[in-house]
Amino acid sequence: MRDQILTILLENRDSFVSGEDISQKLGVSRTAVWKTMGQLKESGFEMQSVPNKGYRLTSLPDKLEPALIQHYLTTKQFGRVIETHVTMDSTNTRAKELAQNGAAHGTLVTAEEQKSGRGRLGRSWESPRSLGLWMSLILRPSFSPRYAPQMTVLAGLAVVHTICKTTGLEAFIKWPNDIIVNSKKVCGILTEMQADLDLIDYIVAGIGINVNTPKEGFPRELRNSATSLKLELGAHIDRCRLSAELMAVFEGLYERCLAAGDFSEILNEYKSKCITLGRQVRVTGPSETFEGTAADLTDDFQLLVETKTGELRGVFSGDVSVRGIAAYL
Ligand code: BTX
Repeated sequence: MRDQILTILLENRDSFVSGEDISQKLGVSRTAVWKTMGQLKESGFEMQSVPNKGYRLTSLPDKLEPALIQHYLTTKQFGRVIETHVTMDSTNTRAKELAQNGAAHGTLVTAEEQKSGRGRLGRSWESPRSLGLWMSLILRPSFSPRYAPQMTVLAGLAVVHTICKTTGLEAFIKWPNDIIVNSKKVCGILTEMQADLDLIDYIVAGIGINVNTPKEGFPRELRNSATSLKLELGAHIDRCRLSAELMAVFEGLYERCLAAGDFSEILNEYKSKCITLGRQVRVTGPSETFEGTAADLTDDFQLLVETKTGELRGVFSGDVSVRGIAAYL
């Protein structure tokens, strides 16, 4: 009932809604409506309540509230089911649990804070409370598992477009999974998959965006390589709107590729946003490290690196640092 009442208030932000109207619409008592208003006020929603007129929202809390996100949502499936948490170990871990128990395609898990946010290769992801968008989206694509890495590509492109659309900032992709603004890392993506030989059961696209983090919100060792949208823009950003926009852009890209049957559709778009291309890179693989120039991307989004000896080497995954970007000097 809380979310239903909140939705009614959000839909009528410019006018008052009477307790009587709400109770009739939802088939609940006036007392129940009144109690829910009290709960909403307690959780940070500010409202005017005027006798004989009713209630009107005057300000919204800086919280990832399902009803708020859904109020802004324009998607068919992405984010239509949302599970929000205040504190979590990792939204990716929770999303995998939900996916294993049959959660629908498009289910979104968010947290205000992650205690053990995960990066790639066992690294950790700093996820301070109420400052970022720490979210995991469950996907059940009908693509072959060989296309699974392309979900990271889609998520990266979606984040880049969303940042540009909502803030006007220019963002780039550091292949394969970091998003960069002004040479610093603003977002990381961790995609995990459950599949057998020719069928994907589910993919979890974990996205961590530093939204309103102040400089001192990052550990000292990350301050030269990490940034947030607020630091770059100089203005606070509404995380609910941002997540709804991201869901819409992500779903749009996903559907375009689904309709086309592959990802070549977005290769050129991706290349134009890939800050890695044309730069000096260092590739750290399981058994060796080598340097070269990032020359191109193949049709299946492998990075082609030209070494000093002129050899062209394909890199599928692994750790790629780019000179001058996110603190590789
Ligand atoms: P990554 O392995 O590319 O990056 C991890 C590295 O980035 C760390 O070792 C550290 O140097 C640096 N780092 C850590 N936290 C931050 C931060 N907040 N901003 C900038 N740099 C940072 C990137 O892995 C993938 C991250 C995915 C995070 C999302 S959040 C929602 C979901 N749940 C979860 O546990 N992980 C994903």
